[in-house]
Amino acid sequence: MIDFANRERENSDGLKVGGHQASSASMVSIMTALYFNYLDREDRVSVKPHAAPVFHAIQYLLGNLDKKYLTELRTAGGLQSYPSRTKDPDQVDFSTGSVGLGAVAPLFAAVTRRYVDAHFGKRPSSRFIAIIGDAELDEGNIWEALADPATNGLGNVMWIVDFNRQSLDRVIPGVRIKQWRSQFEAAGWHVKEIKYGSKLEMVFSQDGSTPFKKWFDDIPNEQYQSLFGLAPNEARLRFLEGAPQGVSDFLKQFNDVELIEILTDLGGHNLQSLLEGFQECDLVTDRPSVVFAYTIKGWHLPIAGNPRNHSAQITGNQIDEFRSKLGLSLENEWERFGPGTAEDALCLARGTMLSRSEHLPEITANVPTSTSAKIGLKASTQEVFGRVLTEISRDENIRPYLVTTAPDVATSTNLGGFINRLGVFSHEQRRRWNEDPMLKWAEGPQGQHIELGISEMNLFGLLGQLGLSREISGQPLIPIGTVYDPFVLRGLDAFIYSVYSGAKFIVTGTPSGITLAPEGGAHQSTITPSVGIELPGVVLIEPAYGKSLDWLLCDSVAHVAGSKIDTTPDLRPNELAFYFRLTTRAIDQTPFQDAIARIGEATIRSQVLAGAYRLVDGRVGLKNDDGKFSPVIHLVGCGAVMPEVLEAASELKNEGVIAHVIDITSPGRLYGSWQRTLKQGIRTANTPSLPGALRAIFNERAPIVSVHDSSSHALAWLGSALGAPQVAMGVDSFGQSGNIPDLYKIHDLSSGSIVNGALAALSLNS
Ligand SMILES: Cc1ncc(C[n+]2csc(CCOP(=O)(O)OP(=O)(O)O)c2C)c(N)n1
Ligand SMILES: [Mg+2]
Repeated sequence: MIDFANRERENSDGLKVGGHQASSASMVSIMTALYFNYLDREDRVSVKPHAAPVFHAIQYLLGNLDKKYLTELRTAGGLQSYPSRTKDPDQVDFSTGSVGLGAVAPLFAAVTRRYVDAHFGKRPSSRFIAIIGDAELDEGNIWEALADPATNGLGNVMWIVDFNRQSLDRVIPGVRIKQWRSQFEAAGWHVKEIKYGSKLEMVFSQDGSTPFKKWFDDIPNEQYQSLFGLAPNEARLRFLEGAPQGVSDFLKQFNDVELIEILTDLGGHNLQSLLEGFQECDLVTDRPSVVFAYTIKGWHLPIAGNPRNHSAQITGNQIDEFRSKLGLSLENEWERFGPGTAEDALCLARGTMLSRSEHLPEITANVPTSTSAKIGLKASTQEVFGRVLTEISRDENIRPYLVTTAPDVATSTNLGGFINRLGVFSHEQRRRWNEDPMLKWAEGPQGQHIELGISEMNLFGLLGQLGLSREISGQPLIPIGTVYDPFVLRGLDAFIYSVYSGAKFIVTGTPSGITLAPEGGAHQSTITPSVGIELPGVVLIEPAYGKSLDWLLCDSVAHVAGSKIDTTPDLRPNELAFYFRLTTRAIDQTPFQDAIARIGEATIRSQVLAGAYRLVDGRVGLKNDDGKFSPVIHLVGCGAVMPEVLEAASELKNEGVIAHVIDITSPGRLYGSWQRTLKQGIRTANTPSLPGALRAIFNERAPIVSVHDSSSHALAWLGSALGAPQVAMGVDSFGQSGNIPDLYKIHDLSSGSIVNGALAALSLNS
């Protein structure tokens, strides 16, 4: 497949296609053992990124992939370079590609399954398996996942490390097996090494083999790897360099060809040794297992063990030789095994055994469009978030599906009310030692909050798998995570990974921005809105007022639940994750009440959901307004800064300026709808129309000032969308400790600065 894609398929751009022959060859034995013997239907497997061709080849043999794809590796619409849940035509359980992330996905899927079994009854058991490259163990996210108590004790998890002791650019110096072993064991894992193939085992069982075995274990990795490129007689000499006494004499009984076969007979290419190793792990039911399967990168290829083999491909002559060695010809190289052969029978039997039903259950309950959560005259969005969530959880039809999680910040992000009602999940009942009346932190199998240690990577890793529970464990959930907003970036790779994998969830980043004043610059997020706006599948939501948050949260819960009610799917395609960016600043709610009275609840609600509404109509109540000569400005605010925006509007009004105040409730949804209409225009070569959400709110042409407690960039596109001059105001330097008035002054977010911004925007317009 790789050779065809690179040497035979027409290449229209001259780029090397690639495909990793050596990494794939390293895995063929492990994956043969798994798919043609070991796996059951319910097992879920994550496949090392660079073994994607092996995975697809196996799916073809099992009858799950059409033959046409074999020649479409790395084409648009063909087989993806790395396994992709959402883009590959066959059934990929876990996407992989960014090393380390695919490795931990089955671990978090197993955490999810343990939760699902405890709440919805035990389902047919699954083993959660990750086949990973050894260099993936260099990624910190692996060790964060292992260290968290939430991942402890999962006997249905097995990782198989393709232990070829090579990474991308190098032969890994030394062999770090001792270090890896103790790190896994310290985290409570069972460790199994599959090092020797049957030939080696046989030799080791002979009398006098001890010095040889000791040297085989001690030889430096770089020296061992260099054997593969040598002729048999050279290989003997190279192996003996530095060997202790007795090794050379012992090996004289083997001729050079026999010896190289013995020396390169590693357990990771021996089906029997692999299966025995996997079965041993099955017997360990109280903790996860990791198998170190010793393999050869480029196994059976002329590039085996070569330090530069990661992206190397074998030549045309070499592939011809390889083809005939395997008994294939150009005519039959794409064929399945002949009908009636033992191999064909095995493929058929395994294909049937592993085939899965397509039925995925739905949540049938209707999610309310609004709750009766109490919102004070002054309220912060973070506080209202906690209240609304608690109210939603009172609905007995929705409650079972809700699951919250946080990296050690549950109470400080206002999940306390939810936890008090529904408890903390632990697979075993735990006794409560601390009778804190404010927080009833009861832990047991019925709890619906999963508390993690401080690892935002783990938060998004878990959210991603909770959000795929329907697909992977047959049980839809409504996952909601909370995190301090600046630290969304600590989990960003796992956030991206989760949405790339198609997971649905809600995440709340709070508190955010410099509004978190005294906490200082290291806690003040500035670029997170851009992340939320730009990530495909993610909708950034940043409401200013409590009631608007209530509507938006209900709507997001409905969307994650897959509920059909009032989610206007055609306006919001591809929405997977809802990212609420909130604040602890309590602000006066009266302006929103006034806006409801002016606009009407149904209209304002639909505008809030679409991303923006007019909080203040600058023409209403303007003294001596004949409309014609007064300058008009749009003051656009988002989130916590709304009081300053309103203040600026009234100052401008006193100066005779018609200042409309627009509250952007979802920069993400608004930007998404603008881009969709633009793209529609580009694709049809028509004048792009302005999306309804923008057209309805900005119904007169006027310059814009945008104000956001975030990088000014996040809303700086508005002027371009509306064809009007814009002054984008926001936080473009690191924050610091202080109080809100001081920090808003320092960062030009005070009402006075906004007035000046408005004057600048008006002058741009003239
Ligand atoms: C996060 C991340 N960083 C870098 C890469 C580029 N990369 C691809 S493969 C690889 C090394 C893989 O080595 P290993 O996991 O041992 O797999 P092998 O090819 O040896 O089987 C690297 C660094 C990547 N895919 N993901
Ligand atoms: Mg490797």
